[in-house]
Amino acid sequence: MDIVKKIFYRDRYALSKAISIIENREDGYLDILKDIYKNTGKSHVIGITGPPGVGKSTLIAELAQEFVSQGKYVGIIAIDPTSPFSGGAILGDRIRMNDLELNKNVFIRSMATRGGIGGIATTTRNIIRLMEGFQMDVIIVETVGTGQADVDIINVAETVAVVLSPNLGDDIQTLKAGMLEIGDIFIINKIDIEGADEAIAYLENMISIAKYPYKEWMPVVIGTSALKKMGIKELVDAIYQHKKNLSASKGIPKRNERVLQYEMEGIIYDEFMNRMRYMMEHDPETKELMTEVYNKNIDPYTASQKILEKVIDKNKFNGK
Ligand SMILES: Nc1nc2c(ncn2[C@@H]2O[C@H](COP(=O)(O)OP(=O)(O)OP(=O)(O)O)[C@@H](O)[C@H]2O)c(=O)[nH]1
Ligand SMILES: [Mg+2]
Repeated sequence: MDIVKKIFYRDRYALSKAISIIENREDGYLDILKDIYKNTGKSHVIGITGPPGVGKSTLIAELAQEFVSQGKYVGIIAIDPTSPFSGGAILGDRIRMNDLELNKNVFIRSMATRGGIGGIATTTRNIIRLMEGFQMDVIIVETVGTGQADVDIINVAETVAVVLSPNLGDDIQTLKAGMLEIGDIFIINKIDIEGADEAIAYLENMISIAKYPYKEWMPVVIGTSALKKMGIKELVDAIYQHKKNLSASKGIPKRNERVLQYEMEGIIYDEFMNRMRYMMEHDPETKELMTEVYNKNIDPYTASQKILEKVIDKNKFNGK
């Protein structure tokens, strides 16, 4: 059986292997991605973002457990993790993560880097595709949201949850940097510590005055304590409700079209950059042209235009 078929039949080993092949851009990686596309599109991709240390990973572990208890398959991708999923420092968390990983319905992958210009790297999108091909019911993507670069989680996920803690003072910059606009669900985690009620009230007020592009859904605020397992069911309900509302109001195709556009822009961008770099480094004609620019015999704008034409024209391009 080929690897794509194995993944479709939920072979965890095949999924791991395919992820490695794709991460390392090994021979045949593109064939896997091309082939798996037909099996994708049924998973609910949920983005969980927020400032460092608010409890995203801990919360995701609890969320995953709740989904699994409902018989669902859950994929988790943690981008740039500084704690637990990579086997972090906190013993309690590590034990919980390991319990989760032992569950055959949960598959966790940590990504070392987010790379790319827009934030969510091509590889992340590829791995989401692989997990979709595994027929995950839910795919949760954790990103550390600290500013503008992270708002493009919305270009990957159907439902975006922004996690904050009752220490809102520290997190307010995050909201200012664009996080307020992208959240479908806002979570105040750590409601077991002081200031939770005030934080929730403050956030609800901010939401009521903010402008949201999707009229079919008004963001909600949920209080949780991942540590004390409070509010998890409410959070899961809110996630389902969001998906339901999006489906009913035709919001799903709208989002999916945007996700696809973003994905394709990334594919084209990567291909373009690869070709351009290859040409700049290996193509004698291009190198000669650059020397001409260096010697001021031609200006960089005219030269770049020539290079651009050559990069695009596959007949002229003899790189790999
Ligand atoms: N009191 C309290 N502490 C929590 C709660 N959830 C998580 N924590 C603690 O907060 C710390 C950070 O938790 P993480 O889950 O690693 O937070 P994170 O947002 O994933 O952190 P980064 O990935 O580094 O951005 C850990 O010490 C957790 O045990 C909670 O509900 N209440
Ligand atoms: Mg984390």
